[in-house]
Amino acid sequence: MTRAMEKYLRGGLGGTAFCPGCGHGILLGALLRAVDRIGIHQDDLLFVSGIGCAAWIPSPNIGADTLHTLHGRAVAFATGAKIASPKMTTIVVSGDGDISSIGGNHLIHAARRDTDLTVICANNQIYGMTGGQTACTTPVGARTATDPAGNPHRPFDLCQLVIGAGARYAARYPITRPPMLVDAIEKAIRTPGFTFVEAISPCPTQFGRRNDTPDVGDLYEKVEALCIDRENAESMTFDERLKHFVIGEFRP
Ligand SMILES: Cc1ncc(C[n+]2csc(CCOP(=O)(O)OP(=O)(O)O)c2C)c(N)n1
Ligand SMILES: [Mg+2]
Repeated sequence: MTRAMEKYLRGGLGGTAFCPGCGHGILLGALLRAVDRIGIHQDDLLFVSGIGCAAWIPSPNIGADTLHTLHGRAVAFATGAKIASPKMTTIVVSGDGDISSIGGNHLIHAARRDTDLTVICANNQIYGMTGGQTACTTPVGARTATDPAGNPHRPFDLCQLVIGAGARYAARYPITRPPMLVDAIEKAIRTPGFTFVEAISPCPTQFGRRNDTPDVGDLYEKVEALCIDRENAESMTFDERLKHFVIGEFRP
């Protein structure tokens, strides 16, 4: 077994916070590979997260500076840190609930201000850590702890949201396609100003279990089947696009 990224990990943690089949660990691997390619020294890296399963992706795993902050406030803390230490490459990694539900206003205003941050959103379409409540990213009809008969509301298209707010670069890929995710994270970090990567990171425990896909393999296959390239989605209606994961890169 090769453990090429081990040098980036804080040793001695004795386990993982993630459930079997959680996509968040694959996202951690993709993030470290992107950082490794760019060659940023660990002393020059700051990772900021909020609260939730996804907030455990950088902290405590990565052996660089990590700020594990309040729910919904990762982008606000990262903004302050960037102003205080502009030379630090500052990367927010957190969940869909954290970044776009409770933290949605910080997200759009950081994009508008073009704050020099990369925000990586691990989108599992649910509040995973707190028992599977509906998030603003939950698809129409998906069953959750708070919508057992199916969510009646449309989800945000996070990439379009941040592009509309002024982001320099946005991309969406599932964790079932790690090379594309690594490329997108690398591009986002290398692009000055506000950049955003949405990683579709399935949650078997809270989402799959309630939505006919308790098996991890089945859930990952379902995610893959729902992926459609940005170019092919252009001819779809808005409502059709909402039923898919429109993947690719989005620029202003
Ligand atoms: C102010 C505040 N409100 C609510 C909570 C409870 N809470 C903790 S994590 C979380 C949701 C996290 O969801 P997400 O960011 O999508 O991460 P996931 O666990 O799905 O990876 C909530 C509602 C909190 N900790 N603080
Ligand atoms: Mg979530």
